[in-house]
Amino acid sequence: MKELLDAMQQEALESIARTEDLASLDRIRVDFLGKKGKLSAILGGMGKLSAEERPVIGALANQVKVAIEAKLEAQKTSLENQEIDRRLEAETLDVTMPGRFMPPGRPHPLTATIDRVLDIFVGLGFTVATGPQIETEYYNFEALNTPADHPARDMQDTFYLSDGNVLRTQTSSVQIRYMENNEPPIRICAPGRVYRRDQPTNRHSPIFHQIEILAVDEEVTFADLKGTLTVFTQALFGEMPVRFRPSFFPFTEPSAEVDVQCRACAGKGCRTCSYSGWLEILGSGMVDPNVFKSVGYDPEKVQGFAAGLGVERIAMLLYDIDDIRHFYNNDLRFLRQF
Ligand code: 2U9
Repeated sequence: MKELLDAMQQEALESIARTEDLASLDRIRVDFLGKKGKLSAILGGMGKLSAEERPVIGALANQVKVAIEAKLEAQKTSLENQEIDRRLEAETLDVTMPGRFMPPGRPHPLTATIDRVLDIFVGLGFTVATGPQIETEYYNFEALNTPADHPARDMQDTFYLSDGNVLRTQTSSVQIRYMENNEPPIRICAPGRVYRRDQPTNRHSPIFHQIEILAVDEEVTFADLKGTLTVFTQALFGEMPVRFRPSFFPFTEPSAEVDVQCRACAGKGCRTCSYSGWLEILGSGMVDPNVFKSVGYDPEKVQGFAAGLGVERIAMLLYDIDDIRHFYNNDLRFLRQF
């Protein structure tokens, strides 16, 4: 039996040394030390031994068991360490590796232009107001002294919705709503998207953006309009000469258009200014008394000036862009230049 035990120990230790994973190590443990394992099988023959031999073989069997257990434990630790080493090797983190390039975003040139314009007016004490793009005819036209037979309400110019509402043709409805809910003094800018039934060309788009300005108080004069709009125009285009030209809008009286001297040619005349020497920047005027009546203000007590600009037109002048459609194509080669 001693030979059997020695041979079994030898076989067990060799098998253990050959294992490469924890599962086969466990199978070997069961194979040799389990209830129906090889050690139990050998010990089953102990009954045939003499009384002297029995304790000797018993002690030996115990030594074999301890030796196999020790080897199993050592191999288990070794396999576990190998697994840790393998994982450390596979999962190494190279802290010197360059990071993945994340190109930074940037504001769209129209957003950048809106921000520049609003910054100037906010610096002059104005706040920003917004409103809905779908409007009633009342807010878009009637409250702005634009009666039903006015050419601006023609189907050619306005997108009418099936429910009788319109896509706003100007952001002035924002100021009407604001005045309905606030008392003078008022100084607001209304930026936003507007819609007109225009054939798209290099200069016109059926969807474009406006910023409108409104100041209402008890002592507002045309001099305030001229001063404020001159400061604004020169803040945006530089210290160039500014001129006011008489004009007409249904919602202002008197009305004036504001031009700045062309900076491309310093007033000499070039393609940018259509050889006039001047660039048209703003429409403006003193708010028509009828507009104040529609919001419940007393036109005998308050006056106001208003102005409006087309954001695309301003952006085209600031950045020297020759086609309005560049703003909407989302061509990255164009957008990345800003
Ligand atoms: C209220 C009263 C008056 C806003 C004004 C203009 C003149 C103007 C155009 C500029 C280029 C429209 O985008 S554009 O085609 N706008 O010329 N806008 S005065 O007048 C108002 C606004 C609100 C209550």
